[in-house]
Amino acid sequence: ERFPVVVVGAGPAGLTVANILRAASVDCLVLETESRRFIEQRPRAGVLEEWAVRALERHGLAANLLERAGRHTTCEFRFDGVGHRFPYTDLTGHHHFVYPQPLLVTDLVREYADVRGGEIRFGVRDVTLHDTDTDRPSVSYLCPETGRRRVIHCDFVAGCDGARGVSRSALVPERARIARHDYGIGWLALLAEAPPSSDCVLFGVHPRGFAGHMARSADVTRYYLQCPPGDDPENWPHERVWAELRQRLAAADAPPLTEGRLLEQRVLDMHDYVVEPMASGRLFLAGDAAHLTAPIAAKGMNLALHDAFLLGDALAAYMTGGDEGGLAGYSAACLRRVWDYQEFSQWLSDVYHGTASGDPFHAGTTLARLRRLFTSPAAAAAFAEQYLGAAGHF
Ligand code: RFL
Repeated sequence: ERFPVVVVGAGPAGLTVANILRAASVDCLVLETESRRFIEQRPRAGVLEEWAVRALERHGLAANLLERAGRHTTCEFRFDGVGHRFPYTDLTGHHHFVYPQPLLVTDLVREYADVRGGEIRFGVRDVTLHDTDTDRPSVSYLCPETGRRRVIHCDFVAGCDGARGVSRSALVPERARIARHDYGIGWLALLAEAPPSSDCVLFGVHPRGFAGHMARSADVTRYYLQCPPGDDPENWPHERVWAELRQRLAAADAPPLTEGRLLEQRVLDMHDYVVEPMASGRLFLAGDAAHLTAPIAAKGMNLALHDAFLLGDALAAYMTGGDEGGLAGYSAACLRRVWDYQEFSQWLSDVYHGTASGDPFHAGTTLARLRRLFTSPAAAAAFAEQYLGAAGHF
């Protein structure tokens, strides 16, 4: 079998690349280890930056989103027992869209497979990349129905298989380098069957540790609690979770949190990595396969989409008109935004976790940084720009 492009992984990155290729009449095959039902329900991110939504719209991929997504215009930092609202849309004219990742994935699968007639093979096993440093790469996998190995020959491989995928390891080690950063911090990621407790995102910066609150829908709210890395979710029974959230998100005059059943409870160890360059030969990585950003600044899905727009457009330009410019500049263009966002995540991590560091000096400088956001218009403008992903990118 032969397809011009094989896309490994049907997450936001892979599905966006595949949709762009289909729209340009370039055939491709998407390979995915999970089932369609599974990927359409996997909860994860929920915040999209405005430029990403505009780019989805330009590619005909945002109709449902624009109809259904909420808008975020304000966030609130809670520290020293007081809530400080930060109305970033008033400052910048820009906002975030709230659209849960499973809904976006559902839209992208439907558009690609059901509307644009693209093919996805779900449930594939043991995906292996071959000869990606030659002009005749191929991808093979074990077919779930027959148990036989099938080989797909192609011109290009888009490695979009996320943080646990196999594409990254097919890069030639002498030519690609992985830079890593470990925050030494864990977050207990929670999904509560409860309406949001505030009209905006809340960041609790507390000596007991960070706590976050983000609306997902009218009935579901995401919460985060800083915890030791590697902590066991079993250590966090319902009562303890809500008691900590109440303390860390406390603010004078704030209404009490609306509690509810916990639907998901996972400990995330905060770490980042960046693969440089993101391409070698005929293999191009996109999304979490190439770079992981801890969910501290909610940037991961946005970066995955940024890569996918560049890669989809670059592959389409090459396959339809022989234009090599996009592919040649792909890695460098992606990495500029990747490093910009990594730097912001690191900055924000200091703010979120500084008062719980146990170091009174660090706690003092953290609070100074926070207060500056509410006293210096220049500091506020700089923060808003990075929080929106707008710095130099709109
Ligand atoms: P994905 O979404 O992981 O998709 C990869 C796909 O590849 C499949 N796969 C394979 N397929 C074929 N062969 C193999 N060998 C394969 N191995 C894996 C997988 O089943 C999957 O379907 O990667 P992609 O497309 O790069 O998208 C990245 C985003 O999913 C990720 O960055 C975000 O979810 C990160 N993230 C957040 N990002 C935001 O922008 N805003 C947020 O608010 C936000 N919150 C979060 C998050 C990630 C979280 N987790 C997973 C730690 C909250 C959480 C809890």
